[in-house]
Amino acid sequence: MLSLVTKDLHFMSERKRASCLSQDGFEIHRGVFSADEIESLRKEADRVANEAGSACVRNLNPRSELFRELSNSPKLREIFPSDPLSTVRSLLFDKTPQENWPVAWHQDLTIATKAEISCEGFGPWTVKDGVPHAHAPVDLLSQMVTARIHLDPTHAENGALMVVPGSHQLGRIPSESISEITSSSITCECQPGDVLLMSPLILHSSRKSSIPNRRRILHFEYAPPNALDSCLCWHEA
Ligand SMILES: O=C(O)CCC(=O)C(=O)O
Repeated sequence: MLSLVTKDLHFMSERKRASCLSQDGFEIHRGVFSADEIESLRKEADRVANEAGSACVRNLNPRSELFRELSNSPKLREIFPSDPLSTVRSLLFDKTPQENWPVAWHQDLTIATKAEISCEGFGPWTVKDGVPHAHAPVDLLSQMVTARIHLDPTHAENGALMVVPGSHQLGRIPSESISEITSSSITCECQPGDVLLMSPLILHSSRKSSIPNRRRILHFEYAPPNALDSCLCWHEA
C-alpha cells in the first residue's frame, strides 16, 4: 500500500506546477505581508523571544496582542481554503546563530489542550512547557491547517522547511517507512512576507542552519470550530 502511494508521490513532485494544499499538503503564498508589516512583526518577535528567554516560544496568544490579531487578520484569512477556522496553537521559531537546531522528519500529530482528560482516540499524552499535548486522531488532524509566516529570508542553508508533497494523504506514517519516501522531498524556500500553508500531517523536517543568519517564523495552527471532541478544549482557543 505504502509503495503504491510512494510512486504517486514521486509522480506528483516531478510535475512542475504550483502546489496545492489539498493535493500536495502545502502551498506557498508569496508576498502576503509588506516589508513594513514584517518589520513590526520582527520587532515583536524579538520582544517576545527576549521576554520568554527562548528561541522557541509556545502559546503566543497571551504574550502578544499583535500576534493574536495577526493570526486572525484578513490577509491570512483570505488565503485559507475555508472559513471559519479558529487559531488553536501558536509558536515562534527563532533559529539564531546561537540557537540553531535540526528537526528530524515527522508529522505534527499532537494537539495542545487545556487539561489532560481521557478521551477515546486521543493519546498518548505528554506535557510541553507545562501544557498537556495529546496525539490526535488523523480525522481531526486532516481538518487542520498550519500557517507559517516568514520574517526572514529562509533558504536551504538556514533551515527552510522540507516537505514530502502528498505525504499528508498517508495517515500516520510508521517511523520505519519514513526513509522510503523522503527522497521525493522538496525545500520550501521563502522570503520575508511569504506564508506557507500546510497540513499538520505532511511529513516535514528542517536542517540546522549552516550560515549565521536568523530564521524567524511564526507558526499558527487552525481548526474548524467544533472539530474537537467535546470532552477536550484547545489550549489556546
Ligand atoms: O521550523 C522548523 O524548522 C520546523 C518546525 C516543525 O517541524 C514543526 O513545527 O513541527
